[in-house]
Amino acid sequence: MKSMLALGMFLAVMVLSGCSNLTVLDPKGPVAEQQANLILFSIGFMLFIVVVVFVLFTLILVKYRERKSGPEYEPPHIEGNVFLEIVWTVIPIIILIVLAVPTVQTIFALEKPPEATSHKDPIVIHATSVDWKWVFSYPEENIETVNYLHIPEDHPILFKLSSADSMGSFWIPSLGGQEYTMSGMMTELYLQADEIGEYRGRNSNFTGEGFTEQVFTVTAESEEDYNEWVEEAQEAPELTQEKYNELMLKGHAEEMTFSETHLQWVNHGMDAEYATKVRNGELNEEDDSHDSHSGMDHKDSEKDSESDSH
Ligand SMILES: [Cu+2]
Repeated sequence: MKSMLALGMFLAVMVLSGCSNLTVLDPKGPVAEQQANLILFSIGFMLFIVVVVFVLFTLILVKYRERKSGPEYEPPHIEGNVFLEIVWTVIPIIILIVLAVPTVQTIFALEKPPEATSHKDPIVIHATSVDWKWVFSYPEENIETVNYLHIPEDHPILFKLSSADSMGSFWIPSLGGQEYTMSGMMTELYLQADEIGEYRGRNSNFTGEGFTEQVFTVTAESEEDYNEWVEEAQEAPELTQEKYNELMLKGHAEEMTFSETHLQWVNHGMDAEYATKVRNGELNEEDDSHDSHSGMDHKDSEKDSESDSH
């Protein structure tokens, strides 16, 4: 038993001392930091419980082990114990409260923009997962990128997440996340980088064949460099619907930069069918006779094309 305990402790020390290599526990922004603190607190607290349980387990095994009491020995009959019943009901309740309170607090805190920079207007970026690439639209800057992001440091970024097809998951381990992306829906996630650097982002929800390549880079730079990059990107070739529809086809894509965004003709948060229609070649007869589609579908695409034309 003692050796089991020693082994457990050894493994715990091994895992914990390896932490510095884990991106999630090496946060580069306030969101990731809060998440890492919550993870470390939970691991520490649960480890404490594991130690207490193992110590009690060992003591009880030793104390109540089989003894040479003779063949007539009969253990006493015990019919319940109110004190013990209360103890092992109350302790788990306390454990749950200690774990739940900081978890719920963190969840609610992360719904809001990071406090330290709350005086700055967040930069809005629409992040759309497409099998198997990431499309990023900066509506205010009027630029669109594929598979890479530039963000200023110390500035809150509000990601509006959606998907053109399969349900994906947006994750930049150094900065925080993950958060699901779904077609026909929009989820929001605030992230912020406190350090200049290059970070990796990815889809963390398995979506088939090209899933492992559905990654992107995040360059966090000074406000100045970022503004320079925005100006440069605004000079990039305009995104056409034809070009965008190519991106809707399944497959990997290189890093790309465009001026204009796809939001002028489709918001995947409202129109779940766009990529499917492109793939089925149904998109060219834009404005008339959608009679083969369901009612919901019809309404959505009508609403979209209406708002586009004004
Ligand atoms: Cu959903």
